[in-house]
Amino acid sequence: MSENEVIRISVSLPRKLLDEFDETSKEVGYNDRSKAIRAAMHSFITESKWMHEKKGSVAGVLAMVYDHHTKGLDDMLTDIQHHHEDIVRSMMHIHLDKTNCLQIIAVKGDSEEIKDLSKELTVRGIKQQKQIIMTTS
Ligand code: NI
Repeated sequence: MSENEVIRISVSLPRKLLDEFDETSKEVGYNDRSKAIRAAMHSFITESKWMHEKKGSVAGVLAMVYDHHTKGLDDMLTDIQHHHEDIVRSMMHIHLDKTNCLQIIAVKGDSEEIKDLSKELTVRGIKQQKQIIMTTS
């Protein structure tokens, strides 16, 4: 098996997500869905790499967009942050529209614990999550 071997996969997606993906990727210049998915996968990998690479004390931001109608989600997000009160420094909540909320959590502390917090925050109802992590030393 060569490293550059191209394989075909089959994935299940909500139609709305795929339509949005196709529309967005065309807008930024991709006419080929496979190429756009490859680019999206590369950027997902790059963005997620800090989880393996950054060690020790770091600071950063965890941001997420979610549907506040999802039952129990607001309480769950609050509970999760209380469990990590030693690294959660600040939190901002913005009501984006009738449905969506943007929550921004500023963190500082051990990268392993921030990693745990970030994983715990990937619960049902979260539409997007982004992390920006910076080393403090
Ligand atoms: Ni809200």
